[in-house]
Amino acid sequence: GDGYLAWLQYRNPAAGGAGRYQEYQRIVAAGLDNTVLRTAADELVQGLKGITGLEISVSETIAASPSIIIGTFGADSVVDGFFSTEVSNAVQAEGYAIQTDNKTGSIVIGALTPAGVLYGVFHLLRIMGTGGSVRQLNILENPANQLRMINQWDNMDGSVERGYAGQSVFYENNMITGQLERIQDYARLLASTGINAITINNVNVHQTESRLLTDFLPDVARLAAIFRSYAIRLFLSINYASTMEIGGLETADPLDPDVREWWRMTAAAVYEAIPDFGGFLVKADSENRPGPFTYGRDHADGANMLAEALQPYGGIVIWRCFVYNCKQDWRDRSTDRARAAYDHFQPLDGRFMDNVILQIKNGPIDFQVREPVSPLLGAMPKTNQVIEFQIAQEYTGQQRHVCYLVPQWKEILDFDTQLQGKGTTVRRIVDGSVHGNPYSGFAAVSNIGNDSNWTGHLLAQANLYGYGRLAWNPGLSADAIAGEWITLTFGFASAHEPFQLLLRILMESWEIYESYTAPLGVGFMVNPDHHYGPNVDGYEYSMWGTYHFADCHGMGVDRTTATGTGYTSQYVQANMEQYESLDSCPDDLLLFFHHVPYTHVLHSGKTVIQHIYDTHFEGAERAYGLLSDWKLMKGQVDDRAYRHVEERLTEQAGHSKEWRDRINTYFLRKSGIPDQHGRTIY
Ligand code: BDP
Repeated sequence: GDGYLAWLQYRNPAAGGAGRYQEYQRIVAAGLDNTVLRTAADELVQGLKGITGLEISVSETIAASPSIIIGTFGADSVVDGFFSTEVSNAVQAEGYAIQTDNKTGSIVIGALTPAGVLYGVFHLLRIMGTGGSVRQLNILENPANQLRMINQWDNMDGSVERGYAGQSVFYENNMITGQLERIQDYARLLASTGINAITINNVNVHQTESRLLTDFLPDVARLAAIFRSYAIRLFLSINYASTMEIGGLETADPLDPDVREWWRMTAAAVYEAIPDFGGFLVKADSENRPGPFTYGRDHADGANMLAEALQPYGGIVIWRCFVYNCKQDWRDRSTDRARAAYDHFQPLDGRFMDNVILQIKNGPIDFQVREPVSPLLGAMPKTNQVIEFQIAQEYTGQQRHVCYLVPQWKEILDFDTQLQGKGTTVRRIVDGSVHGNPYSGFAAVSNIGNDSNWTGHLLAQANLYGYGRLAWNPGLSADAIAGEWITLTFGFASAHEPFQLLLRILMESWEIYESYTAPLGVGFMVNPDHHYGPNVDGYEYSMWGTYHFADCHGMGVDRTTATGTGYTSQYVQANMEQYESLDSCPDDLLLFFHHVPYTHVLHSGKTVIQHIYDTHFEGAERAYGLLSDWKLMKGQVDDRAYRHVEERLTEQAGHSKEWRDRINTYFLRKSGIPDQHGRTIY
């Protein structure tokens, strides 16, 4: 009832599948001294027990059929016997095959690695949890993306930067928590969606967190062991200036021999404690964090210094590209913040070591409800890259508003960079198939905390679930993922009314949120610091580089190459031309790329000002619609869950009205142009 089990409810009977899995009471598994295989077997027992309501047995050999048989190729002769070499050859490192043996009815899950077996088990449980047939399974899956990572923004004092679901589950009182059960439960949630890596501390690393690398290593090792049993590799965010913060040196110059030696020693100690440690995540020279610029060095120097220390152990450095000048002079448009990541990093292509990955935010600014795709994605063919999303809803309602983000991520992944002609989508860049670099994939900022339902807003669980599923297979559709989540979480089969209702709520939520907040891609009309709620000029006269330039004539940022900041020239010609021209720039990004009069007519046929009024009136109305839709769920879901979501949607509806009124009033007063429909603007 409190949402703690999230999508791992394992109901009896499973949605739409009453009774149909009862014959599966026996599991056959060998090699259980391997911790991940052990986990896989345990998860299968737990899942089947829930779904069938029966006791489940585990044995090493087949006693009776049908059974569920799990194991790795080459090590498990029972498993080997079932699959053709064609199938077993097609399964890659973390992939798996699942087949139903039509003679015995047994289900066999085979993989190259224990991790693959675990993912196969979760797949089978997902089929059962959504009421699917298991009579004729013939499944072969490999993850599209090799790195499928979660970034925690947790601090050791227990706070979570941009956290909207309570305190950290990892830390309290400047120590690593002793409550490891919750962390294990988190690991299983993540593994069940296919996540294979996690960074357990905030990218803004302060002195206490610097010591995770040293003094706290034994505790970190305990967390690593938990994640290891779910095939998740543990990473740490590090402070670039650790040599000074905790190392007793006077410099963090990446070319200084003592600095290099300190990192080598530190890495050696880390690997001694955690042999499969993933590596470092680094935010350097960004938002007042230290970095190589202080020493006149560039980011390749900084990243390579760390990469060299990790290389002997197979570790990697994930270096963030969220680097920009946060103290800009707003009159100097050549410092356009949108340009910063590309300007800093693109010229360094070819200079990074093979075990460095650049982590690039999906858009050029900062996780706004609408931004163009970062032009840096794919623009460094010789460099490993991962895309960074934000599951935490910092700018999308802070888990007080419902905003299902998978449709946004899908749009980003489907964007055609045209870097190698048509069809060079972000999805193909990120999965490594375009440039063929050794590393690639997804990273994202987590949205969980110690709230009993993990994510604050129950419906925000769909974003965590969806992120993992999409990282595994970006070809899944947003509504298919939402549908899985709904059925697994609430038990509704897809034909049922409540399923359809919830699906609609989720699928419309991003569009609704966008419509009552910042219009036409302009972004950042939020209260400074905490970023919740409307404040049109909140950042307009500060130094952060996020402006809308609204005056009495018009608004928007001229980022064209002809007359503006030149940002458009970071895209390939075809995309550049599309954005550069008012005739072809898509409406939803118009104000990101152009400064136009309020009377400018959009492709939709409306003027900019009328568009603002209309979307804000409609958006608020639709936010009320979400609430009335949810009210139809009364009695259909657990009462506590019902009231919790009702309370959040009530807040959202009220808050959407505040957004509407603030934005509409501001632009009415700036422009002096009344609403065509004569509606009241406060
Ligand atoms: C911004 C957040 C800030 C983060 C920063 C980052 O407001 O808290 O530290 O991103 O990604 O969105 O480093």
